[in-house]
Amino acid sequence: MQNNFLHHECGDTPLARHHRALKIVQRLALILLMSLWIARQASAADLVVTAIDKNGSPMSDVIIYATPLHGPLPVTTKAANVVISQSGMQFSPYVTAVRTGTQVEFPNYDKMEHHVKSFSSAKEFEIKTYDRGVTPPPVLFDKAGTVVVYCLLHNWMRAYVLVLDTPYFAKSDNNGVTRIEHLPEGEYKLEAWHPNMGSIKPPLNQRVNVVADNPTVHFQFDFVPIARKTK
Ligand SMILES: [Cu+2]
Repeated sequence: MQNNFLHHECGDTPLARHHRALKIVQRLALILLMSLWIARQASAADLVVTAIDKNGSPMSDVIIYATPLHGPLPVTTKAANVVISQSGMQFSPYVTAVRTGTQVEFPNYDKMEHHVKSFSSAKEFEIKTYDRGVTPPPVLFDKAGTVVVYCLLHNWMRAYVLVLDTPYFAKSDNNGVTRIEHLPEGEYKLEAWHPNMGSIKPPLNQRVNVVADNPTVHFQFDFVPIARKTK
């Protein structure tokens, strides 16, 4: 009994209490640091970008893409297939951005046959004449660059695919507005590309520092876009 009593007393000396308190404080500090670190990792912002032409009119079909200046790009995850259909004797959509490694399907929803062909070095491919309702096997876009897609039967038909290594991209709407969502905070090279630039003209670019509450970023192109060719 006596021994037990003494032992108990020994384990509860002021020094032992001090040690226990210190351990609790250390643990709390560690939890606080970890939650701060997690919050920092998870903090992301939406970046809003506007695109206007030489005359100040809003530009649609502009691809805005952001590449981190520091650190690697996030790992590639298996992306869902992207669709560029043929309907109303046009490719739809006209302009598409995909990340490297994405597969694109070219279904034909028209009553007519189409013959899809690309001569671009980023992805040369051909899908020979195929009929309504047919979706040929998807095409893998495995190299960054600009791909121009033609129909060899209808010379006005054209689609553009911008293949990007970064996953942070979006396309401008009819008001020339683009929103890149959930962009992790940090510094980026932000680029703006329009199909009229093809693979010849370099995209416009500027540096942006993405923070929680970002001001809108503006791009002005030095040309007026050419209207899309129709039948
Ligand atoms: Cu066609």
